[in-house]
Amino acid sequence: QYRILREADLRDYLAGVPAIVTQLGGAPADWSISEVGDGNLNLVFIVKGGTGGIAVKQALPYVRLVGESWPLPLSRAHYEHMALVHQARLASELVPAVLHHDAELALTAMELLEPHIIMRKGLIEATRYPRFVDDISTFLAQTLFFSSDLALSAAAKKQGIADFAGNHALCKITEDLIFTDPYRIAEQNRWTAPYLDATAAAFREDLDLHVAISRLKLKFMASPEALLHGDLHTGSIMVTESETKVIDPEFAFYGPMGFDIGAVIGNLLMAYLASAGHERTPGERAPFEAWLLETIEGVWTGFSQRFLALWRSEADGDGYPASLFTGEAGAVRLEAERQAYMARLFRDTVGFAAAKTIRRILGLAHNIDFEWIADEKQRAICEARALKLARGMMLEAGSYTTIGAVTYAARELRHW
Ligand code: SR1
Ligand code: MG
Repeated sequence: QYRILREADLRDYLAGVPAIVTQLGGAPADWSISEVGDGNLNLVFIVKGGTGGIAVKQALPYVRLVGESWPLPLSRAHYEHMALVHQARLASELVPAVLHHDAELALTAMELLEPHIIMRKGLIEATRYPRFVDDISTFLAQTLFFSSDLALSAAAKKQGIADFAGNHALCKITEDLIFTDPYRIAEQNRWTAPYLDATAAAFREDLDLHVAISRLKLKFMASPEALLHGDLHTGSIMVTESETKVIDPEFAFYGPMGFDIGAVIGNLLMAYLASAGHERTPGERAPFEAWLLETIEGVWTGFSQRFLALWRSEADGDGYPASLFTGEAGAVRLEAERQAYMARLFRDTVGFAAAKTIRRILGLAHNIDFEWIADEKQRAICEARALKLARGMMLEAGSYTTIGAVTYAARELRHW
């Protein structure tokens, strides 16, 4: 039966799970257990035994950030577990290994990622991650392609959609907090006042923007292209300089691919524009910032190359039947179609990256990239640059035809 676990209950519980006892080693009484969760929704425990460690995540029946007044279904742990299993099949090196799952307790025990840190924190420290581009573009290409109609039969794809359809409460959080609230008066919105008061008001009056965000919202709700991670920001990625692990897919559902890719790119753009606020001497972070822009370009380029390669060699789905594209002429038309698909996906990515940026500055849930800039005026300057970039990207997504155009616009705003 579900109960919220405290350290002592967790010890007793884990002591009854043979796989965990083996993983941890030593006597349960000697295990060290601490709750370390700093996310918005769940409890996270680190448990260390005589020979090994684990991370245990338990869903709370409410939003941790807000409290019991905002109930949230425990079933998200089930969807997260299913997504982790799916991702492990397609990109096993890039996700934590699951050691144990208990659906009733809404609890999952995973390998302890050590010495990995949350990527957002590393980026604030101006740390560069040489593996990141290859790893995240592999993760995106593998998980998105192989859950799409390009790789699956229509029946298998529809079964996948059905398997995740119950995760609608988590989708609703996204629908409200990303696609609606930042553009209207909502009790939980906040921003760096008073500096951004006028900008926040302008976003609430901007009908062009309201049309653009509503089109993106509809795409999010009504385009089940692939199984998404659903919350792929830099707080859902743990890194060392040689390893990347994607965590926390509790928002998983079948949605538009550009939402996941845009999440990565939007969060890297925020890291770039927040960087000035973490600078102690002018220019000290310039090499890091140059690396960030290259990384943003590499994520899209790496993803699109990998995705296209999969489409050319592994397409076995009902989406584009090979029997309709035979001969040389068929191959040429199909390749043109692939390029058009990628151009459309890039447009979606640009729009979703913009939406992800605006919500972190004007909505409920902010990120430490900006929040840790202690000088509020300096923070607001960085945030205003990001809002200007995001507004342009959302309204003119179609005019950003290359990722270089996005990084160029970001670079131009760095000193605005
Ligand atoms: C109330 S939950 C706020 C945010 O936290 C999660 O990480 C998601 O990004 C969600 O939108
Ligand atoms: Mg999360």
